Amino acid sequence: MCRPRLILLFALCCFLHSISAQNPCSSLDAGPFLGTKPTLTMRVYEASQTDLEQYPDSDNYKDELRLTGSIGGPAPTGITLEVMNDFRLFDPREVFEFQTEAVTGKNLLKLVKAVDRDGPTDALDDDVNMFTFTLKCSPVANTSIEVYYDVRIQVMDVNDNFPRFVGAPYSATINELTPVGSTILRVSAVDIDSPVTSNVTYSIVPANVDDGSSMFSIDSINGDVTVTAMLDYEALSQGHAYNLELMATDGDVDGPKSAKVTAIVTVTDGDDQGPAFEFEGCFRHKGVCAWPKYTSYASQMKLAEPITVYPVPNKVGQPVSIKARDLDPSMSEVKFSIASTIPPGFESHFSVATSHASGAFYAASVKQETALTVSEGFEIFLKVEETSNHMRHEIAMIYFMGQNKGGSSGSQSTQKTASGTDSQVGDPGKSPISTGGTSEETLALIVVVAILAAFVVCLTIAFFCYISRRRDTKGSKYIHESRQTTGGQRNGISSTQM
Ligand SMILES: [Ca+2]
Ligand SMILES: [Ca+2]
Ligand SMILES: [Ca+2]
Ligand SMILES: [Ca+2]
Repeated sequence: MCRPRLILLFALCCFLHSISAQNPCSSLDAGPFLGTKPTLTMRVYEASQTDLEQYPDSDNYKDELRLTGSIGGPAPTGITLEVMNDFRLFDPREVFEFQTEAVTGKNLLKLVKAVDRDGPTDALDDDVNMFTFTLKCSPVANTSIEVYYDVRIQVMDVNDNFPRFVGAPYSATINELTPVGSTILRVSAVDIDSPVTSNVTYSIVPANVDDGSSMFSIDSINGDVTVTAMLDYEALSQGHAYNLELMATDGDVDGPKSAKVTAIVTVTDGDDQGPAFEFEGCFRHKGVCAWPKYTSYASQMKLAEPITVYPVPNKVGQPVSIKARDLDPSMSEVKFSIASTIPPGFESHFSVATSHASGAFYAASVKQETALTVSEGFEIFLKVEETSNHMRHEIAMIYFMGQNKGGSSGSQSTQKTASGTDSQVGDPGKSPISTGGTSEETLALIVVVAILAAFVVCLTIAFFCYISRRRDTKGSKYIHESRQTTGGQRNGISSTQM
């Protein structure tokens, strides 16, 4: 039953509106009506003064004012417009103009002064994205008629701002032992354009020459910078820092804007290297002396005095001091000790003192502390160990030659052993080691050999004496018999002759 009445009411409204739409100051639209007054809704894009001067007729900076009548025109269609003082913040009269387009007869709202929609911060509450005010319209033909409208002019965003990093410049100091996956830094950038375009994402700009950018990654959403590979303090050049070029890009799919910033990540030393010996001319692996070896001469060894060593190969032609350092620059203290000997078991006959040499280097002074006679082939394995908890170490070999025939001190020497007896060292061909504790056995052996030799000599002498006496006895008998024989013959001869 109600349906015919509703249809009739709707038709009446349309009829009244069609009649009123033809009246000056009437709205060309049926609604929507907000509050108590009809609403006129328009929109323009934000613009700089340069934009307006370059593109004064751009559709971006104007919109239709959908009112009947000719603004400033004569009766009966002429209308006058007045902006009421209920605007907020900015006076619309300074920013917009109302005019009737000559060709089309359309009423227009035009932006005539620069409007920055975005406000000074990325917060939404300082955005100038809406002008609201009351507009009064009166027909020129009857100025007593006043029609009021709520005007809402929406200012549309243009992506005219670059992201801006907050809190820059960025830096972080991390140890080279920082585990992979650790977050070392968080960066943040804001974009004061509308949320659609200010949705900033982050990335690391890859360098043409890898400067460490591959060692880190950044979370594209929250800006967390994370370690992705083991760092190496020692491999870093001077400064021990990575310069990461970070980029923030806004969310404008058509024409994104980006900003870059450099984050300096300084790496500090960690204990990840062991010690190494060092001498000129050594065989190097990755810049470090590998399989370090020295020679010494048994003939030059003196009790309680530092042994003299020569590097292998000997590029310097003279003795050197044994030096080593921890390859971690900040963990530079090392300590030397005797690891072992060949033949084994003679470690306690030697001592080694550690002293600071220069810079990161420490020197070892190896001494023979108790009587020990060494010769060619004897070896000392010298250990250098870092004083950190990891206790990494390196071993160097000291190989003993016999006599130093071409060296600076080639003469064979004698030394005072711990037992106080003089003993000769460096006799090639003998066992590489003999100690003072075996001298009694040697002496006993010598005595036995001497007694045996004396006994043999005595026997020999006795034998020769016996032989000699036998010869003497036989010789006398022969001579006696010969004389007798000779006398008979003489007699016989004489008889014959007679
Ligand atoms: Ca932007
Ligand atoms: Ca903007
Ligand atoms: Ca290190
Ligand atoms: Ca170390």
